[in-house]
Amino acid sequence: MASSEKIALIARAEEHGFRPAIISSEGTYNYRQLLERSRQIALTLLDGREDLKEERVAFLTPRGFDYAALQWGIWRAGGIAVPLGEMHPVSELEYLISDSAASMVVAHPEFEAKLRAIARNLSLPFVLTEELLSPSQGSLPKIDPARRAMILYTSGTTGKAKGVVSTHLNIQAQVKSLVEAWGWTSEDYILHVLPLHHVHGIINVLTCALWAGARCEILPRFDPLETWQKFVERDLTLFMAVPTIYVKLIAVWEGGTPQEQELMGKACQKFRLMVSGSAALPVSVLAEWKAITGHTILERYGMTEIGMALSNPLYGERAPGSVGTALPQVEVRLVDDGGNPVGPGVSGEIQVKGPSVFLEYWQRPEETRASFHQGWFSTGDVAIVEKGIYRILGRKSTDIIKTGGYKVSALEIEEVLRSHPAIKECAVVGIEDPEWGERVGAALILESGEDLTLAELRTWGKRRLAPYKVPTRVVIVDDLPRNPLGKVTKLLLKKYFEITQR
Ligand code: MCA
Ligand code: AMP
Repeated sequence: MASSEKIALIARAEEHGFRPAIISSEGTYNYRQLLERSRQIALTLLDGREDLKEERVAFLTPRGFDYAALQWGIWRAGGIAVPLGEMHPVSELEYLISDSAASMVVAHPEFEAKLRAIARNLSLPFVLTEELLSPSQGSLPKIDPARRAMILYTSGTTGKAKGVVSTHLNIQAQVKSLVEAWGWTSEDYILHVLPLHHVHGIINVLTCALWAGARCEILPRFDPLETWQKFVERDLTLFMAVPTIYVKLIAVWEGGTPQEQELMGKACQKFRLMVSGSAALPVSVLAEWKAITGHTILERYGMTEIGMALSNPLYGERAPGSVGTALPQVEVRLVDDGGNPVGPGVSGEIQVKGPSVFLEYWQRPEETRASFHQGWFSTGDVAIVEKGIYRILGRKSTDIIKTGGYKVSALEIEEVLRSHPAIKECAVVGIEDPEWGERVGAALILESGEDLTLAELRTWGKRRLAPYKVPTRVVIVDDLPRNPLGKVTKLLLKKYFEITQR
């Protein structure tokens, strides 16, 4: 690949000029302003150097213009963007910053207290977003698109979260595939209500919008009432969310007066497409949303490591409970336990190949190697093909939980819970839930004479784990069900939560 190429996203933005790009609590910004601000940030980050040469820059800003400008600034300076989550407690942030071997930490003043202390602890330079203000003189490096661009952290079936490394080419491939499949144009206007440290919010919504020259209105956090209000007030054309968000929007609609319900339903008529993903969309939610808005939500399937792989069609029938067919430039197949492809009507693990598939797990060559088989990435998800379309059946591992669209590792939560002085032993499982998809459930064996309520556990847990990882169901048990090898049988354990709840 020639090393003289400009990042394609930046080259395209230059063409979009004065079109509005981002609307957020900070104001409305066009593409020129985004380019100018990101250039200024890049030059300040470079501080006289030619190229950041893939240095990792960990950053945390509220959702909005600052985020996009900073991410682009890091890319334009030749760095790797490591976006952090707003809700993560200090211990998790410290892990992400040190695991990525970041060379500096950048934060908005809102997060200064937390992050300055972590940076000091790790002996790293700390910079406030408002300090990235050098005069925009100087030149920026040429970026080879095969270079690393971003590290996003994802939970796995072993140990702590792993950094998923995507190159500029991976990101371009992910975006181009979706822009083509879902017909994005510069006339689109999307409402952004998702976190900006995961693929769904970063790639599917923000980067696709900016690639297309569209407008992206970013809310600082998801609020169902505010979202409905924006649906009514704005000329939106697109909406993308996780199933839990659709459930919460339906709950607000149900609580409205008949006049309000009519207004909300009508507001959705101007949209051309509404998408769901990150977790299975219950068929009942699909049907309720259709009854309220007239829209058949388009469900698609993806993963941090691969971007999006499968999607229902933009035009044509969207089969309830299915995720459609392979997206442009993405190869998908199903394999049996021996790694052999299976035919239609037989369930198998989803494997994916193509330019959108990530480069590596950051500094984990063994785990990277183990996740690929003859060039195919093994997702750990199980599906079946019926009448040519894919239906997700579940996951191979019971140690991965999807709650509100967030992926969490049961093992990581267990490790933290075991450090509680009242907990002798524990096991964590995903409990099916109509609102959250799954909830985090913990079965606890307590030390003798100890007691622990759910409220006490949650207060303690939120200081150590992101809030969505902290169990919302607890059962106190005398023993955990185990197989003859002594391993906890999690499928059996799930049933404990149907009987006892605390
Ligand atoms: C918050 N709570 C939760 C969760 N989140 N409980 C269970 N599961 C959760 N996920 C708890 C909080 O601790 C709090 O409890 C109470 O619920 C209300 O929290 P609140 O913050 O008000 O909830 P919310 O703001 O309404 O959040 C719901 C949400 C959020 C908007 C659905 O979970 C969300 O933004 N999810 C999207 C995640 C996402 O983008 N995933 C994409 C990953 P208490 O009152 O006790 O404090 S990328 C991916 O999956 C691939 C690539 C793909 O295919 O897209
Ligand atoms: P993440 O690691 O956060 O990127 O989450 C990716 C995982 O989300 C996939 O491996 C699937 O288990 C799940 N997922 C994403 N989209 C869907 C969907 N439409 N239906 C079922 N599961 C999904």
